[in-house]
Amino acid sequence: MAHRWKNDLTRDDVTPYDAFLNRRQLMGGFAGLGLAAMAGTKAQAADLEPNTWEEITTYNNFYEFGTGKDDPAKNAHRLTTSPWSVTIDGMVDRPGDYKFEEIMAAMTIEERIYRFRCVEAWSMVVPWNGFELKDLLDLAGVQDGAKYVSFETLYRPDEMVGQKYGSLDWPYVEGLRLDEALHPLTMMATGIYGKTLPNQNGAPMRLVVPWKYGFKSIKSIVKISVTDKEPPTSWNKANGREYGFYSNVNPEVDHPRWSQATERQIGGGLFAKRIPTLMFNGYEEEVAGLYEGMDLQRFF
Ligand SMILES: Nc1nc2c(c(=O)[nH]1)N[C@H]1C(S)=C(S)[C@@H](COP(=O)(O)O)O[C@H]1N2
Ligand SMILES: [Mo]
Repeated sequence: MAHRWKNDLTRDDVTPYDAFLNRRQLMGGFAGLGLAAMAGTKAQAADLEPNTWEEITTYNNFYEFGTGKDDPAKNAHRLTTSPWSVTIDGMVDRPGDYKFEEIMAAMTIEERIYRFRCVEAWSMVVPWNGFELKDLLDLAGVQDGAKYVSFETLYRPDEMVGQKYGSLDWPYVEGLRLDEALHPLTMMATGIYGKTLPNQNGAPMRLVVPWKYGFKSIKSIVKISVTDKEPPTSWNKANGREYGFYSNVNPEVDHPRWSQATERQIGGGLFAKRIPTLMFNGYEEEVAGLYEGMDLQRFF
């Protein structure tokens, strides 16, 4: 395994998938103890018990398939994910259309269990499979002077029924500063629980930036551009007062319409207590350096 993060663990550290599920069922009443503690692994990971496959694949935000949490699971089967290619262009040495299979053949797939925090103040823990975005950018060769990376989702209203409505300006677009994009925590996910990424979670390839609000983690990517200008982003375009370019998880910067100090854990049950939201979603040690000297109230 190439990287081990204090705040995550790979499932190889814990137990294989079937044993994992059995253990999870066995655990029942010991939920507070945490899966990692049961398996005798690192204590820091004890609070990172992954959500179930069911929870991760039926409670989604993917407005291309509708705005309800269960719409993506109902409608995303219409999406054709093969053939698939990703255009990489802009300030790169090797621009072009990269076939999904070519990308997969060139990348090392690993597993990472990350916290996932939506700006709507709910959260999950997801065991992703995928590769570091940096490895894909290295494949294309980022040129000197580049400062940002932009991403674009597929536009195909025949298959993405939500694109027939103006809930957002299509296609969905996102962006990162280059140093954020190259950070070793930033990944492209191609699977969950060792299985192919379900369409509703952004097949065949979606971004995962665990210290930012979920909407930065753009799904079903068809285009990546390396640029020297801050790119437009969908939610910022929709409401710039509520959604900034950075959108780092920050319990001290409230959304204009709700507090970001706490979060509701999906799967926690009806009477579960909200838990405190952590600075940078718990990845402060790894990423705070990216924002040294920046006013995070202003650059929210
Ligand atoms: N293309 C696209 N990407 C998207 C979205 C979307 O509507 N369209 N929703 C975002 C939001 S708000 C969240 S919280 C996450 C949800 O990811 P999940 O459904 O895998 O949990 O996807 C993000 N990526
Ligand atoms: Mo979200």
